[in-house]
Amino acid sequence: MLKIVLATSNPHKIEEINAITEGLGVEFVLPPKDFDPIETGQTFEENAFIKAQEANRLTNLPALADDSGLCVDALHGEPGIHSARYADSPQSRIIKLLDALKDVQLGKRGAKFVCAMVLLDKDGEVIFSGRGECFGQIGFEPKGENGFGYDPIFVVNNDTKTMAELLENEKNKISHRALALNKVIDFLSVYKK
Ligand code: ITT
Repeated sequence: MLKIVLATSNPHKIEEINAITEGLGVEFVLPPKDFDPIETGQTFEENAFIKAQEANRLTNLPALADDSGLCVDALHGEPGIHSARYADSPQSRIIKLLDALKDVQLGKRGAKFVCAMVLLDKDGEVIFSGRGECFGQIGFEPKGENGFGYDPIFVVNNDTKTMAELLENEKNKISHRALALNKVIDFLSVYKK
């Protein structure tokens, strides 16, 4: 079975990636405790590469990294690559974002979740890079308990529910992470042969 180190410390990402890739014949392992990449990139793809490179350096295994975030139209794409550090806690990040949009009316609250994935082989060479995007609107108040991060304020396009009101398997069909990971899965189905 192909063994790949998942270059992330975010347990929610690990859970979602494991659920989406169930039955694929890939064993994902976690990076060692000293995995602490410095995300100095200017794009999601650059940061995913930095994380994958660090996990590969520490394990000599093929490495898959996810760098993701929420890009809000009315904020010119912010928080974007700064999504994890926009404020100190998940709740304060949501409050800060809702406050930043308090004068922005319905119809002008468009946003997208972005997920860039980079896969390195065991020698540290990039063998896949791609992204998934999921479009929606920022709601006026948090709703729902599922998911993580900005899910409670992200109303999915063509739906009335927030991402946090979707069931786990529903989010995992339409999310930015699922869309990016499906591209990785397509790549691996050819690569493993
Ligand atoms: P790693 O770097 O260890 O992977 P991280 O959480 O710091 O973990 P990122 O740098 O990619 O990861 O930041 C992503 C942030 O974007 C994440 O912390 C959330 O705030 C937000 N985010 C990403 N995907 C999300 C999702 O599916 N639902 C809600 N928020 C999400």
